[in-house]
Amino acid sequence: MTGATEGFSLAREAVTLVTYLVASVLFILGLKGLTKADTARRGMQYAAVGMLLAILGTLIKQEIVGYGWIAAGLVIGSIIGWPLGTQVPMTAMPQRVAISHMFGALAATLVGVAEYHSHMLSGETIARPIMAALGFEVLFGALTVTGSFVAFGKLQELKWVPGRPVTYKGQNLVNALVFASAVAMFLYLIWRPDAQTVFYAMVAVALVIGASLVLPIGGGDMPVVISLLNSYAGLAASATGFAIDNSLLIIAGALDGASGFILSIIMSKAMNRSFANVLFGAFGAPVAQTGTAIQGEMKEISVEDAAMQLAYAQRVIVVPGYGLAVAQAQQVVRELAHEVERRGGEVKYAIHPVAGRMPGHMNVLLAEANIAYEKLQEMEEINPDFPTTDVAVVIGANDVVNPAARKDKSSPIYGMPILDVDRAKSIFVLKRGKGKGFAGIENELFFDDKTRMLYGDAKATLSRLVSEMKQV
Ligand code: TAP
Repeated sequence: MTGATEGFSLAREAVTLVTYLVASVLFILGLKGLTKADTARRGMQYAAVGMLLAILGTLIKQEIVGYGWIAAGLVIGSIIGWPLGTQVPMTAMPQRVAISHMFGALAATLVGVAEYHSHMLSGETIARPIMAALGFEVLFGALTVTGSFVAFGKLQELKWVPGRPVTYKGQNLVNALVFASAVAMFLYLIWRPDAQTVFYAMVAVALVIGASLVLPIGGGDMPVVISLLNSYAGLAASATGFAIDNSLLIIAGALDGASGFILSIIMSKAMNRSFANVLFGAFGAPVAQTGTAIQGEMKEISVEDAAMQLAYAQRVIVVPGYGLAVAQAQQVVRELAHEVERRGGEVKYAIHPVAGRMPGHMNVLLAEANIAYEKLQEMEEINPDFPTTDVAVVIGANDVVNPAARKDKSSPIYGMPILDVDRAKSIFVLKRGKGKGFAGIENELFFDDKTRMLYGDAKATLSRLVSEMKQV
């Protein structure tokens, strides 16, 4: 190498290092921004700029052998990514996230396999620490690929992936044995890195583990699983960083791994479940008719009467749930609140941590309608307010307001913290009919003497309520 070429390549290396450093800082700032609603958008922007820098820094790296494949990947990725980003509705976001993790993990796995294969082709021996990183990468990467795919299939209700938990006797033991065999192969590879058959067998077994880990888990627990798989994909990426000596991958993967793990723990807590119970409890299995049969009937109210009562209410709490997202009624909710407030009433929004189908689902929906963030109150904060609330308006929520979670030990949702809507002075429930919620169980709140049902699509009912209130 001549002096000039050497200087040039050193300069390129330095530029890459600096962009990696800045990108790492931006990723950390991005995560910090995401912890609060009012800084979340900025956080996303930091992270996006960080990612752009990371890509640019990598593109000028010396190891890049040709830009043709990269350009092809960019085109194919954009063709797949554009509709994923623009067309997928909010209600399908959990499965969209699952499929993105699948792609991320697939990339990590393929890098690992390619790295191993190229070492084997060149006849180079792989140092043991590198083999450990490579093995970890493909093990976690491959299990995340199939695990995420099964999670996607369950949530998307693909015909050949059952949404209910798939269980059989001794399943946890079989899964543990299969996992132990993968760990044994991993350890063997560290001792004998050139054992190619063992390497590829480990990849195959990891693919089986991913599917068998997720199959026994019910749809309701899928968000916890998805964020756990996110964490695995992050760990695989971090291991890739060690294997191919890329500091940015190590940092970004570790951030991803840690944040996914923390989110999984937070979500398990919100459902009052232990982590082990989510992973091995086969929650969401069809239960034999549980719970005490509910006596009484659901009483309807006319839109006119409901509008009248709301017009004179001083304290109103809106309780949004999955049905609000289905009906896309967030704008009309704001109009309804405006009508109450115009008459001197106060409106707050009760946010249950697992209302809807993804973490933060209700916050995102209401933010879309420009509802002030201070009016959104978390479950623990708002629950003491229900007894002094004139009207609680439940819009497409069901499981998150089901009192059975508090008192019926035989209920599949027993123990899940709920919004104390039944303690309000009166309750309106907006839903289309007698449909059950995600857990598939009856809700005694709807039979309560204080509850009145407003049947119909939430958006249509709310629009009629708003126009009635305008005339009161
Ligand atoms: P759900 O219990 O799923 O109830 C939604 C209700 O909305 C249904 O009873 C349905 O009744 C009604 N609905 C549907 N479309 C409607 C429309 N267009 N207009 C009016 N009502 C409509 O919802 P939730 O209370 O939000 O509870 C969430 C559940 O999902 C929990 O069990 C939770 O564990 C689970 N889950 C949560 C997540 C996360 S992280 N948020 C992810 C996956 C699962 P009708 O059919 O009678 O209209």
